[in-house]
Parts: sequence; structure tokens; C-alpha cells
Amino acid sequence: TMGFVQEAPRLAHPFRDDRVLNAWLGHTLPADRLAPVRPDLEALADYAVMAWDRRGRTPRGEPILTQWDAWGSRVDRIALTPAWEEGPGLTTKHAVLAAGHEPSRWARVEEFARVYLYHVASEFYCCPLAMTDGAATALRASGNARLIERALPHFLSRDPANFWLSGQWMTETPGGSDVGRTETTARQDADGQWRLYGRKWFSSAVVGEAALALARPEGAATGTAALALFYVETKDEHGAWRGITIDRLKKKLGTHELPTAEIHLDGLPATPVGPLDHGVRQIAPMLNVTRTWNAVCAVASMARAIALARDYALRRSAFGHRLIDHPLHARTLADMQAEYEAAFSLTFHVAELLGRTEQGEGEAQDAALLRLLTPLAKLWTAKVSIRVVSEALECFGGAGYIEDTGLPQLLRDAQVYAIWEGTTNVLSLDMLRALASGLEPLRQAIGALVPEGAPERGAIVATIDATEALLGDIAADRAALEASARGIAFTLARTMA
Ligand code: MFK
Ligand code: FAD
Repeated sequence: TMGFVQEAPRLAHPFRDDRVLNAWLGHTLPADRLAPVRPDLEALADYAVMAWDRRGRTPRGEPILTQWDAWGSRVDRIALTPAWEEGPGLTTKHAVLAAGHEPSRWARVEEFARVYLYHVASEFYCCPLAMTDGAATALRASGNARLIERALPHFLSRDPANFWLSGQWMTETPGGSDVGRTETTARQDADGQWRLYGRKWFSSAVVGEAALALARPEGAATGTAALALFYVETKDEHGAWRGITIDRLKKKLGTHELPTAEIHLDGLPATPVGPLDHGVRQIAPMLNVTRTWNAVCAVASMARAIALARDYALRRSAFGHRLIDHPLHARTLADMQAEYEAAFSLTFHVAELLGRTEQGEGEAQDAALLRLLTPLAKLWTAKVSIRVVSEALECFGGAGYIEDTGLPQLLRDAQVYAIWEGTTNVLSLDMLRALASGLEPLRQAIGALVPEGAPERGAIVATIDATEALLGDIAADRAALEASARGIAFTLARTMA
């Protein structure tokens, strides 16, 4: 006989059963904005349930690169997984990106609620979606009317046949953090056409139709300020690569369904987005948007891991009781939930600030607050999600370590949040850039968010005071300031969360 067989965990409905999301939407969005969004949120959550079920029944796929066809032609074709094939249809139908660019202060809230529900099921199709959103945002900020007219109708399309993905081509072999070491060069033909030559070392949206790429115009100086930002389209009208070869797809710890490629550029036609220098400054709006996506997706991974662990605690028994009825197991779950709710609040506050600021409806200090909270939310949620997802795997005991439960993938995938889009240290240093204008935006935010007389207010204000004093003490000592940046970032992020 088989003996005891454990019931598998079931996924609660990611929208209807998510108290945190529903409460937050309920008190953030006006009712007449929430009602029309609901069907999209329901549908994306239904898709998530379907995808989790399907994952349990079918072996995992990975993208496959075919470099040569049978007759010797170089083709560099990439076959994608089912979730990726479904991505364009699903996300255009539910207006994931289009929603974020509506002229409303609620646009980003409505977009990121969709992202939160879709992300885990997307198998990191959300990575190129984030970059496409970032490209749309950076092009808008550039004011380049010709490129805006050319690309945004595709990036924000509600029709899959018309939809384009954009990549973000920054990282090269000498530097992913230190982008100023970029070796790719931009050369101008006699007829004025710019072309890119070089090697990009991590290209996650290589299947995209477009990309924003950093390159050094021929003859320009070394360093970051001399880099230019270019818009490229990857394929010609016959679907052939335009001066791009795909050297290989990377073998990664996680994000297995995401095709991350090493590529060579040999004459790829390119259009300058703006003036031919300060490319990092020009791409910064993209960075800040993709970092917000990163925080939302990290929070989504936590929500998924906790939802499964919570369900399992009702189905699994030990020592004569369900796991949930053991005080220490219940406490473990409650601690995870508290960390997740704090991360959720900080992240969605950033989403709301972004929407408000983009529409020019913010308070005077909102832009500075957003600039500071964006790297804090990214770096903090990444670390919390790795910790919480790891704890959630332990809640399943040995089963949490077994591949075909689908659980180990959650941990492998969470590890990436801290690395790409700026590592924890790089973002801690970015926080120092943002702090150059002081802690006043944080004080004002706390003043508005935490009522006078609330018990936690004293401790929050004391932490901000202490951080300000520390920053004052070490302001003149750059080495001390940098060495302290990570600790200060964690303190401020946790305090704000
Ligand atoms: C599913 C989850 C969704 C997420 C998907 C993401 C997919 C992943 C794809 C990637 O990983 S794409 C690659 C991401 N790469 C990075 O994030 C680069 C990390 N490195 C940094 O962020 C460095 O801090 C940076 C290269 C930006 C700066 O290095 P430098 O050489 O020290 O530059 P500098 O001189 O400090 O900054 C140049 C300008 O940019 C300055 O402006 P000015 O020219 O006006 O002085 C900076 O103020 C400005 N700047 C830098 N970061 C900014 C910014 N402005 C606004 N916001 C920021 N965050
Ligand atoms: P390094 O910069 O060499 O960092 C090594 C270590 O040094 C890190 O711990 C870092 O925190 C630390 N460090 C660096 N500088 C400092 C400093 N000043 N002070 C203190 N510590 C420091 N990039 C793209 O452009 N496009 C993509 O589509 C893309 N997709 C990716 C997909 C995946 C799955 C992964 C893993 C990466 C992807 N990347 C992409 C690259 C990613 O953005 C970089 O790997 C990342 O920015 C780190 O750069 P690096 O690998 O060169 O590490």
C-alpha cells in the first residue's frame, strides 16, 4: 500500500483572496477608478491560477537558441516558452503597459496592481515589459517627437499584432555597475546614419523589436558623461537581424524562461535619443521605472510564497496538530507576513508617487521623495524577498527543496532582484546622490503619513534624526560615507516601510 499521501498546497485566488492588495486599492483609488480596473485584475489573477496549475502538470520549458538553419544560413532564432508566447496577447488585452501611461495620477497604481498579479505567472516576461515601460518613459522625457511618434504607439499598444518590446542595453564585460566603461562605439556613415559596433553582455529582451542602448560616439572622451543614448530597431522589414548576432543564451541560477543573451553589434543602425552625451542622464527615467517594477515583482514573489505556505499550514499536520495550530509555526508565518506588508506599503507608495509626480499633481517635495524612495524600495524589497521566500520554502520542510513542487524556482528567481537594475551597493550609493538634498522630504512624508500622537511616530522621527546626525558627522569623509551607505539605506527603507 501507499500509506499516507500529503495533499498539495493550493493557490488561493491572487486577487480576490489578497486582503493586502484589496485594502490598499480600496483606500487609495477612488471607487469610480477601481471599478473599471477590476475585470483586468480578476482576469490576470485567473491567469495566474491557471499558470500555477499548468506548471504542476507540465515539465518546465526553457528558451532555445538556434544559430544556424539546416542549409548553413545564420538565423539566430529563439523559441520561447508557452507563457512567453501568451505574453503579448494577454498583456495588451489587459492594457498592462497602456494603463501606466494614461493621463491620470492613478495610472501607475492601476498599472502596478496588474503587474503584481501577473508577474509570477509571467515567467519573467515582466522583465522585458518593465524595460518597454522604461523605454516609453525615457523617450517621453527626452521630448524627441519623432521617436515618440515612432515607438510609443507600439510600446503602449492594446493590439498584440502591433505591440513591440524594448530592451535596455547597458551592461558590457568591463562594467554593469560601472557603465562609464562602455566599449560599444557609435560611428556615423557618410550619409549621416549612426551605427553601433560592440558587444552587449546581458541582453534580456533580445527578442524585442527595439532597444535603448548606450554607446560612445567615435572620438568622444572616456567616462560616463561622454556616453550617448541611442534608440535601435533590431530587425529589418523581412524579419532579419540588422547587424546583430546572438552569441549564446546565458545559463542562469534562475529566471530560466527569460532569454538573456550575449550579443555582438556590427553596424546596427541607431538613432540618437537626444544630444550625443550624458546618455546615462537620459536613460535615468528608464532606470527609475524598471527599479519600481523590480520592487513590485519582488513583493509579488513574497505574496506567492506566503500564500502557498499559509495554505500548506492548513493541510499538513505534525505532532497531532495542523501546522497552523503550532504557535511557533503560526508566528513564523506572521513574521513573514509583517515583512511582506511593510514591503508592499513602501513599494505601492512609490507607485502612487510616481503617477502623481508624472502628472504634475504632486506636492512640492514629491519629486525629491520619489527620487529617494525609488532606490530604497528596490534595494530593500529585493533583500526582504530573498529572505521571505527562503523562509517560505522551509515552511514546506523537505518538499520545499524538491523541484517539481514548483517551490525552489521561487527562491532561485528571487535572487535576481538584488543583482540586476543596480546591485544593493550601487543603489545605496544612488541613495547618497538623492540624499544630497537632505532628509527633509522624508520628514515631510512622515508628517503626512503618521498621525501626530501615533505611538510609532516618536521612534520614526528619532531614527531620521539619528541618521541625519550620522550623515552630518561623516559628510566630509567620502570613504566613511560610502562604507555606511548600505546600513543607512536599510535603516531608512525599513523606517519608511
Ligand atoms: C521583473 C522585474 C522587473 C525588472 C526588470 C529589469 C531587467 C534587468 C535589466 C538590467 O539589469 S538593465 C541594466 C541596469 N543597469 C544599471 O542599473 C546600472 C547600475 N549602475 C548605476 O546605476 C550607476 O549608478 C550609474 C551607471 C547610473 C552611474 O554611474 P556613474 O558613472 O557614477 O555616473 P554619475 O556621473 O554619477 O551619473 C550620471 C548622471 O546620471 C548624473 O546626472 P548628471 O549628468 O546630471 O550629473 C546622475 O545624477 C544621473 N543619475 C544616475 N542615476 C540616476 C540618475 N538620475 C536620476 N535617477 C537615477 N537613478
Ligand atoms: P559588478 O559591477 O562587477 O559588481 C560586482 C560587485 O561589486 C557587486 O556586489 C556590486 O554591488 C559591487 N560594487 C560595484 N561597484 C561598487 C561600488 N562603487 N561600491 C561598492 N560596491 C560596488 N543588463 C543590461 O544592460 N540589460 C539586460 O537586459 C540585463 N539583463 C540581466 C539579466 C540577468 C538575469 C542578470 C543577472 C543581469 C542582467 N543585466 C542586464 C546585467 C545587470 O544589470 C548587471 O549584472 C548588474 O548591474 C551588475 O553589474 P556587473 O555584473 O558588472 O557587476
